[in-house]
Amino acid sequence: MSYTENKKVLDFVNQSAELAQPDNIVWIDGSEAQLAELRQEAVKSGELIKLNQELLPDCYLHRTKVNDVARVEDRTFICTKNKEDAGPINYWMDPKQAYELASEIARGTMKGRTMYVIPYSMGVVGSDFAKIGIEVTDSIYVVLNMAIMTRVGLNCLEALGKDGDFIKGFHAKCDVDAEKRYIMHFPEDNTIISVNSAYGGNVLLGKKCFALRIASYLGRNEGWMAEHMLILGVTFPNGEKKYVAAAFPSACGKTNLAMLIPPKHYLEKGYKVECVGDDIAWIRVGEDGRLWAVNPENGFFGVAPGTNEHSNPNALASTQKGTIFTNVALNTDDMTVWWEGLNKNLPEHAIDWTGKPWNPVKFDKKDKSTCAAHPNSRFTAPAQNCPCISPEFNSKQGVPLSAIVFGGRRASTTPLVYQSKDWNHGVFVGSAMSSETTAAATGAVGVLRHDPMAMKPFTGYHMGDYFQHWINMGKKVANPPKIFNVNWFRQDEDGNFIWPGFGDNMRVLEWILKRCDEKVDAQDTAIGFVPYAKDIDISELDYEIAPGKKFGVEDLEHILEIDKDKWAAEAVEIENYYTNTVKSRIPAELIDCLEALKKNTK
Ligand code: GTP
Ligand code: SPV
Ligand code: MN
Repeated sequence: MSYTENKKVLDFVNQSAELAQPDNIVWIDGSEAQLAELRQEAVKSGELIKLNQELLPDCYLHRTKVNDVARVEDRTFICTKNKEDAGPINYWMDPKQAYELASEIARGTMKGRTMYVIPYSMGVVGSDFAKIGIEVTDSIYVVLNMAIMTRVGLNCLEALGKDGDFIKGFHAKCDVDAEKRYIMHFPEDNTIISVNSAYGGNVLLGKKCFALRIASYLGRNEGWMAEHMLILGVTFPNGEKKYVAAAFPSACGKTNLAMLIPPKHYLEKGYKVECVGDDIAWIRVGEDGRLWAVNPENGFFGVAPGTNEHSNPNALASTQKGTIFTNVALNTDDMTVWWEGLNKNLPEHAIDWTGKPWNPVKFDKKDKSTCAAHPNSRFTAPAQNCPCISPEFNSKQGVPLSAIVFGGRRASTTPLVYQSKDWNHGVFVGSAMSSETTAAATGAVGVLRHDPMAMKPFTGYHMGDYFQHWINMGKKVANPPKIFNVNWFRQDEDGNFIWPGFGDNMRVLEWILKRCDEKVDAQDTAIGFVPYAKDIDISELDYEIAPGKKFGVEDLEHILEIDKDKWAAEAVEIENYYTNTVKSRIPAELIDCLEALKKNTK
């Protein structure tokens, strides 16, 4: 049965089937009945484990292969006709060669399997922001995750009409062979191919592949932006609302900031924070001369470890129904889930993320190999579950941005918060970002690397052109958002986090929003505007950096200090990055900012 007369859709589905040769083709209509059937089938085959339905209704656990636990940046390709267009940071493959290689790998790979056709929308169907994709896949896990993360259904086909265009996504798990794993993007053909993986970011093609890599390319050509950003709304005691978007690299705090619960005395005054999105923002110029943002996703694919009742109660609440957990531990006493940092009750009888019995006695926090849950274990939860989901979540026009915030994981040098001088300088600050690597991608963890705008792994074209696009966007808006940089991750000499973080980040957000309204002064320093310590509210703060070491005003002063020598070294680093890594197409405006930083730190 066919659900559309759109020839391009039918051709894509037919060609995919001719190549992969599935026994059956099933169109996903988005209905609960069909999804329920698929869940049952996945439980039967062992792909999903049904959790305690009283405690965690409609929740399931999935374990990936041990070789398939994170994004694979070194196997992710941008396939443009000219190598130069993919730029110096992306891995590039010639499109013809890439299609041939993928065909070779995928030929006949769905024999004996079913191919599911998923029509989905990134963004609210029918809004100007929305874009439609079709993903074909042989994985029920992918279908069920896409049904949470995106808007899936036949209305997407209706929206396409007879000849509408869409983003093609072909996914085949094949043998989950890490040596033959390829995540390929063809921005010039609106096409994505993913083979030999079954892990989130590699296979939920609406997410990083489409909503960032392909969309960033489209956005550059069409005059909008696709960014690795959370979006949150702050309501002030007088009822006024302001929106902030923030770009932090993977596993650097977007989900946590997006859902933060302000400290008690803020709540008592009437402050409220609501979540519009936790990972991706599509941003357009509004008729009013401001930038407007939507979250194109429909769910959260969040990091499990570290999520608990204190750090992020809203995320935890979001996972209590209709959620798929990936690579967390299973508590076999009550068929619930557990991960490091959930609570102090280490389960006595548990199966770890690899499927083996877990021994709590041998657990050593510092040795990742003794962990019950994988450090990049995740939950896929519907956005509507989130207690603080914004009423604007389904808005077709999005929300107007007052501030854009960049941030990374930096043990030293970068202060808790500072403000850029203007839009172009803000673009410089974003382009100069570095952050320590995390478990969200394969490879070493904790290595400092450049990650401009948190988009290093996600920009579908030349990084220099991407910087230029940011500069150009600033010229299009009369009232651009103010641009800031934050760092929640400053450490003391023993490696403890100095700043309390999480809900207490509200204290920094308040300063940021006051700056947007010019309600507070700042120190004009070599790197930008830095707060006076007195202007960050640390009242009613009860945080111990280490046992017996209470956070005090001197600690705040310390993480607001600008160390000129360190920043002189940082300027050299940035210059090296521009010259040796990005190499070309760096906008003159950014070179000017770099020269100013060098001069200011002499
Ligand atoms: P992706 O989903 O990979 O894009 O990650 P993310 O940016 O949404 O990061 P997330 O909010 O899931 O946080 C990742 C890790 O950082 C978790 O282990 C958190 O506990 C930790 N984290 C988040 N915010 C803070 C903070 O303010 N301070 C400290 N110390 N840790 C934080
Ligand atoms: C990230 O790594 O930034 C994520 C998870 O949000 S993934 O979908 O795997 O990219
Ligand atoms: Mn992310």
